[in-house]
Amino acid sequence: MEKGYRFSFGPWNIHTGADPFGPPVREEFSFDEKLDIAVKLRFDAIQFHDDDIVDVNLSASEIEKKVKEIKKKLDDRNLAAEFVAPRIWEYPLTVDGTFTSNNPEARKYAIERTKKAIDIANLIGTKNLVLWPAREGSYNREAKDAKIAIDRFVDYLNKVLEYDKNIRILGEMKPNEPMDASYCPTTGHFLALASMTIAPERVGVLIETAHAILAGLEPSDEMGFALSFGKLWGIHLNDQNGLKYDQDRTFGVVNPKRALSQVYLLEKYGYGKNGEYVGLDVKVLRTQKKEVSYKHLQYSKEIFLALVELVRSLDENKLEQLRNAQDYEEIDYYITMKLLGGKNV
Ligand code: XLS
Ligand code: MG
Repeated sequence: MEKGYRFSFGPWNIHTGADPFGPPVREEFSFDEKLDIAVKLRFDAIQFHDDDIVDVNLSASEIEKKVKEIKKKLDDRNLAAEFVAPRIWEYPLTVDGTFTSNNPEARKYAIERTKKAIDIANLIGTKNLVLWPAREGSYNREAKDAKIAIDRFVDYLNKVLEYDKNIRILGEMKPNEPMDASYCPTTGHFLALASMTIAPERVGVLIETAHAILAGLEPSDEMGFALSFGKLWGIHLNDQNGLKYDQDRTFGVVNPKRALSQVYLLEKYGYGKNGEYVGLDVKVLRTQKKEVSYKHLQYSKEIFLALVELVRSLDENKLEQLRNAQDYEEIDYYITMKLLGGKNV
C-alpha cells in the first residue's frame, strides 16, 4: 500500500502502439514481462479480460489448467486479480452487438461467453466481473429498438446474476466508441438498470475518467453520484483532451485540476478502504520506444500519489469558510495556486 492505496492495471495497457490507422510500432512485451513490470512499479493487482488470461475456445479442463498456471504466476509475484471482463465484443458473430443484437445467435453467445468469464474469474480468484458494453448501441437510430435493447440488457444482467450467486457486476459505461451512441451511456443509466435486476445489491459501477468526459460530464461528479449509492466499486483513472476518441492519457497530464477533483473526492470518502483498487486504464503515446513504453503507468501512479499529498495539505477549514461565504473565485485561486506551487497559499 502506498499512502493507503492499492493500484492495478491491465495487460492491454502495455501495448504495441497499433491503432485503427497504423500497424504496431514496438515489439510486444510478453505476459510474464508485463507482470514483472507490475512488480517493478509496485502495483498490487492486475485487471483482466477473460482472453487476457486464457484462450476461451479451449475445453473447460484445458481452461482450468491454464488459469491455474496464470494464478501461480500472480501468486509468485504477490499480485492479485482485480477483475475479469468478458471480451464479448470482439467476436465476428457480435459485429452487431452482443446481448442487444438483432441476431439471436449473438445474444446467446453473449451469455455463454460471460458464463465462461465467470468460471475464469472464480479460478483466478476474483468475484468482480467488469462489463463494458462496447457494442450495445447503434450507428443509426432505426437500426434497433431502444426500448427492447434495455429489456435485453436487464435480461442479460439477470442471467449473469443467476449463474453465480457470488459474482458482482461492475458496469463500466461509455457513451460512444465504437458505437455512435450507447444505449446505456452513463453511471446513472446503469444504476437505473441495476435497480430492475433480481439482485441490485450485486450490481455496481467502475467509472473511467475519459468515459465521463466523453459524455460531457465531470468525472468527479460521476464518482460522487456512485459514492452516494455505495456503488463505486472500481475506477479507471486516465485523462482525455476534449470530446474526441477515447484517449486513455496518463492520469492528470491533460487537466491536473480535474485530476485533483477526483483524488479529492476519493480521499474524502475513503475510496479503497473496502478493498477497492485505484485502477488505471491508460495507453502510452504511440511515439514511445519499447523500453520506455510503461512510463504512463509509473507516472499515472506518481501523479495520483502527488495529488493525494496535495489534497492532504489543503486547508479544509479555509475551504469550508470559503464555501460558506460562497467565495468561489477564492476557491479557484487557492486550488490553482496550490497546483502551481504558488508561495502565497
Ligand atoms: C474501453 C474500456 C475498456 C475496459 C475494459 O474503452 O475502457 O478498456 O476498461 O474492457
Ligand atoms: Mg476502461
